[in-house]
Amino acid sequence: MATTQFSVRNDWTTDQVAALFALPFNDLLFQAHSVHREFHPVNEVQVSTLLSIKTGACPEDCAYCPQSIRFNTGLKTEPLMDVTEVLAAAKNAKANGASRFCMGAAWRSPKDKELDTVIEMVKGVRDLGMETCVTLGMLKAQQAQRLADAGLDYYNHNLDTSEEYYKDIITTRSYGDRLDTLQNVRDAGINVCSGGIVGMGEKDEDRVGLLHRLATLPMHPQSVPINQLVRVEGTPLAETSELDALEFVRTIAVARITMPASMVRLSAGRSEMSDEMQALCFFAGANSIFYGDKLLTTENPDENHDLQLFARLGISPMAATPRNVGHSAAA
Ligand code: SAM
Ligand code: DTB
Ligand code: SF4
Repeated sequence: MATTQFSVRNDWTTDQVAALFALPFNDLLFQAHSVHREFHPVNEVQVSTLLSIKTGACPEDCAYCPQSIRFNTGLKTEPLMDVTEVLAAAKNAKANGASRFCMGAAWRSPKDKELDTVIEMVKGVRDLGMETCVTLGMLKAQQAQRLADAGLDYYNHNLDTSEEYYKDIITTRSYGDRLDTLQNVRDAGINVCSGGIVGMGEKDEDRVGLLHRLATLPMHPQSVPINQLVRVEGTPLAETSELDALEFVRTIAVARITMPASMVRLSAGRSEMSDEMQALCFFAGANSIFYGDKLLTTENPDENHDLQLFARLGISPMAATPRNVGHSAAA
């Protein structure tokens, strides 16, 4: 059997993560791609489709978000969707080739009655043979357990940025609140999907801080979405200057190296990326995308464009994977 050169470890230091970011670009990409080849099928990308099941009027003040009630973004608010409508959208996503269906709600945290409806959605989507993911805001332990009992595969809850920069971006909850929810989700045995946003005007050390925090959690998130900020008019971050594209690729590469067994998702922001930049991200270790012409409220590349990009790169969509593939540190 081939000897493994890289291992899953949760003891990264901030300096080690910073040193990866500081490598010459080709050295960083070579290392990231080598890790990728050791842990993942090389030419396969997991395909998820997103649906906003409750849109806008969120009481939180996340400075990047078009759905906060505090900013005037012209977004049409929508109450929680009916289960039948959601299942019709999931069937359509499956027919278009998605293996995972992710449902997002603009809540600070769900009420128990709202959770009842989401649980019906989760069960229905599972019955279609798709993997399920929801993102509903903060969860109590008992709520996470109810979602686990319903068979939920993934819960998305992003740390978004470093602990230091977090306070500049959100004031209505703390980094600690975020970590508590992640613990409740982990303890319930649901796969964790947690990542962040880059291009919010953060410093280099904030990107280091975000990835360091994710890579030193008791268990690496099974899925790590790296979003590029979608600058939405009316939000406080609308005029943020564009991040150097190569810095985004570096973030993907460092996520791949520090969390080798996790799926790294090239998440929001693809509409503003060239095909060549996305190709570099796949080389650097991204192996998951959101597919379908809408994210939650903003645009995503159209499906034909993505299919053509996959064909040009010789990439095929990955089949659904089983629930609870733990990524703890190697013994
Ligand atoms: N309300 C829940 C929460 O905040 O956890 C779930 C939905 S929220 C829209 C899910 C994630 O979308 C956020 O954590 C953030 O990382 C991402 N997001 C929101 N607006 C974004 C934007 N303009 N650009 C990039 N990512 C964004
Ligand atoms: C994640 O990390 N990115 C997705 C998903 N998890 C829920 C959301 C992106 C939202 C982009 C802005 C919007 O479309 O509203
Ligand atoms: Fe609300 Fe989530 Fe948007 Fe924050 S990111 S304003 S919690 S929907």
